[in-house]
Amino acid sequence: MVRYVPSTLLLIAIYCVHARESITISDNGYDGIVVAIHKDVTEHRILIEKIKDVFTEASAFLYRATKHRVYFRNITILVPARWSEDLGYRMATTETYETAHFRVDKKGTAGDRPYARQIDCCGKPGLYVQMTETFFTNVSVPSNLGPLDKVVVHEWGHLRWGLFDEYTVDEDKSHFYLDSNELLPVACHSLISGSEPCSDRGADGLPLPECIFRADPEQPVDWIKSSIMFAQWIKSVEEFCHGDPSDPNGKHNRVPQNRQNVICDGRSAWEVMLNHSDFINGTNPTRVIDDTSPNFIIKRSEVRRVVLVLDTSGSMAGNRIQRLYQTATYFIDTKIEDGSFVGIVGFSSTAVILAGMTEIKYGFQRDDIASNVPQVVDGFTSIGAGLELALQVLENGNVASEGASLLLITDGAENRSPFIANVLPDIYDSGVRVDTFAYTESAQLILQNLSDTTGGLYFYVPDNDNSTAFIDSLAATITDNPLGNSDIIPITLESSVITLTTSEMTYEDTLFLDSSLGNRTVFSFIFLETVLDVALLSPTAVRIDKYYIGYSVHEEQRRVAIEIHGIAEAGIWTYIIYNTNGTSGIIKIILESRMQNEDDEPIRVLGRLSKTTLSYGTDPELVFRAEVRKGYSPVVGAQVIATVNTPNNGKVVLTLFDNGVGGDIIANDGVYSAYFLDYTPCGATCRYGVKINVRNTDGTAMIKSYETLNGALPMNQNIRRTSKLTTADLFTRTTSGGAFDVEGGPPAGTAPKDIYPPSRITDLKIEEQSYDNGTIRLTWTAVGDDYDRGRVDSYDLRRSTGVDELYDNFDNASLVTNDDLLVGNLSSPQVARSRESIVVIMNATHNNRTHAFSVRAIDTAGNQGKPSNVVFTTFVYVPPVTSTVAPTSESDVLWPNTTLTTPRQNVTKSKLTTTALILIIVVSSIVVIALLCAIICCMQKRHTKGRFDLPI
Ligand SMILES: [Ca+2]
Ligand SMILES: [Ca+2]
Repeated sequence: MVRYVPSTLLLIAIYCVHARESITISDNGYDGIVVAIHKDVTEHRILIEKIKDVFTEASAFLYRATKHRVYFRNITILVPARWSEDLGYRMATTETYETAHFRVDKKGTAGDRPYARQIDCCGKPGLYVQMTETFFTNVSVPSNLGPLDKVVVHEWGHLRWGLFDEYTVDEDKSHFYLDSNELLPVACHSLISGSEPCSDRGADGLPLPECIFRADPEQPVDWIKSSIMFAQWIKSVEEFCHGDPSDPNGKHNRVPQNRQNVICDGRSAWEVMLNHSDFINGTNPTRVIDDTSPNFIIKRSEVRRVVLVLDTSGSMAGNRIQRLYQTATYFIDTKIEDGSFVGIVGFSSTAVILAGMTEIKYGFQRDDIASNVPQVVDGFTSIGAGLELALQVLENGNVASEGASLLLITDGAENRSPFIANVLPDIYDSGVRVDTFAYTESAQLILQNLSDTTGGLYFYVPDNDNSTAFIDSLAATITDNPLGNSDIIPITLESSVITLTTSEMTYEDTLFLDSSLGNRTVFSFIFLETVLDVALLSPTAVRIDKYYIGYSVHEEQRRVAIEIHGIAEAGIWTYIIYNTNGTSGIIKIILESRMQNEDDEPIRVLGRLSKTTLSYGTDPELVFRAEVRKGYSPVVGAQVIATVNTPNNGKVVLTLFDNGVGGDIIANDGVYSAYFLDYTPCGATCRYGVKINVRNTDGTAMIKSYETLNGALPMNQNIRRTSKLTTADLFTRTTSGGAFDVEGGPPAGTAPKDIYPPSRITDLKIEEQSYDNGTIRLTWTAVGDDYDRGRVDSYDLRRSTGVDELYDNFDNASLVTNDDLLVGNLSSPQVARSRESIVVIMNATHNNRTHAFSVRAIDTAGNQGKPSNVVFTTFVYVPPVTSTVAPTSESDVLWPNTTLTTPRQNVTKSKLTTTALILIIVVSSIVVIALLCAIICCMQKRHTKGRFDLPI
């Protein structure tokens, strides 16, 4: 057969555009949207019909709201594997609940309010939208959230275009702000009428943060058309806010400190959207679409079907094949879930079937399959032959290829046909996903792209024994892609490497097992050389050793596995390795366990990279993120460490923070982030692999019962629920953070040029202002010389009488120098993540005027960070009084007649009162001091006298 061999690059370019799993757009229509129903939702067809109805209406609303530019064209609804088979259901391919764009669960943390999970910056897509079954089925939901189609479009704004909420989300911020002496709602624009249902005031003169502004569902005037990202339930709201001054009614207000303004740099929703690839440069222009109804495809989740495609070419000789053998057998024996189908293909110059597809029903089947993992190597490398035969294995086993996974592990550059490029069309046609493992630095570079274009994962496994990258990566193919029943997926609590020395007769350490786990708990010890005896001590000091029924020795695989029968005790476990031979060597230790009951979700961690391929020369910005959560609740206060395997067997360790600084978009949301900057000199393209460790061994981690959600604002709520924190169990978790390819690197041998600017400051705040002292105190969190690392050289602080100049023309705005400060120094910043505080002196000309501030950091090389969020205040006298009188009726607090601050004529009066008060205090003080002097003098005399009276 003569094959047409197309250029690999060309093929990749074509298929990149149509990468699956992600949403695509063409001719104004979105394709590839997945709405998945959680496995715990009881089967009922009405839900499917409701989802169809809501998304059909949402598509029409989306079309109107975007001025006839986009709509939903193709939507897949994924039903759980438990639901009965239906002739109308198709088999799921790459769709899973965890990777779906809209997730429909049985219950939510915020009632039926949907919310979008956003972990990246403005304009970048969110992860998913969380919804509930009853959002679709409970007829009372629209009376609180408004029409469901509008809610879906609000969430779509977060998910697709990276828009943020225009109302206040952060728990410590008010839903109001002051402009001159007028109290205004935090919204897209201030023309919206509504009420302020609370009368309590904080020290800043604003209603307390829990008090929500209640916009009127029916506005007195129907020209209030925006904004969907504020209160979608306002009847006349049909548009996103924009920046067009010719239409002031819908024009975005840049003043209030909502997330949209803070994170999107004061830009309106529509401006951010116009910069998105969906709309940029006139893409997808206004077009007449007669029918915007989406096509729906219903698919059902499937069990895992995996073919291991293993490289057995000559270059795999020695330690490489040994490591592959140990890891793959461990994976089959311990990780892969019951009910999965597994097959094995080996490839070198040609490919061979080592194990046909087998359904794992019994333990012995795992041993049977594992016994076929190759240990012998020979020949050249034809990756295409391996992939092609893997497709055939699926077919031979009567297992559908659509949605099956191929785990491709290879160390080489392909040098025999068929090449990957030759079989790509078949791979794409078959609907398999390919998870690729670049084993060593010499592995084929196309692997990353092969994963990306098939919806698979990409990993890098270095050529040494000092890492658990291989084990972690194989485990992540299961944990990051949970199919069917996620309850039975093993969670890795620890995976580590220890090195035993000849002098150590015993090696002892501890491992943590938290109480939500304990089911099918396995302690594994993988030895590089000699298999040694191991013992465990349970938290209540019950000893488990080689006589225990769950203790098994896999001699050939050099592995000891101890599976605890029943539910393993929660707490601190001790393991002891007996080095009876006095040998030295490397041992890998892994602890995994499964959840006990479905009402107590275990803590899970997901590692994420902001990209998997980059160029050091043009775009070196890379952020590591780890999401730690228990069910839907974020876990805050944990220690999160990323260990990076860098080229030439190097290793870099960095700490990830959840503090809203630098690459971390939102503080305390359970997403921990850090910039990666430690690139290694590299001539061509180099690989890096990431491992994430999460620890709560000192008890600092807390579980947030209620997330500060950025979901749709409810209509009938005066007071916001706030988060409750509960102490988390002591726990540890480990996962692979994936891999990334970097083109180029810093020059070898010389100090690299400083190419990293400081991060943008996003939490500039007017902490307090004193009219009497004529000062304003500003605070912010310090950023670093290199994004969030180190110490910047200085701050460039500007002020203006309005926000526009600072947003649009920062460089020309008036400079605040150290001479203008009462406290603080702009030339001596603190180390990143410290809290900065300065006091700016305001002079008489500043009174009764509005003032805006913005700051940027500058590093020692002169690199400038982007200007911060813009804060705004009116410098008028604010009485420091907190009223506790509740309003008698809503009409008492009707918007917008409510004014908060003392009018200017009162300022003089108040100042007079202050002067009188000071006079009284001074006079009173003199009297008190005189009295005190008299008393002291009197006592002194008595004391002196008494001393003389004492007998000697
Ligand atoms: Ca965070
Ligand atoms: Ca720098």
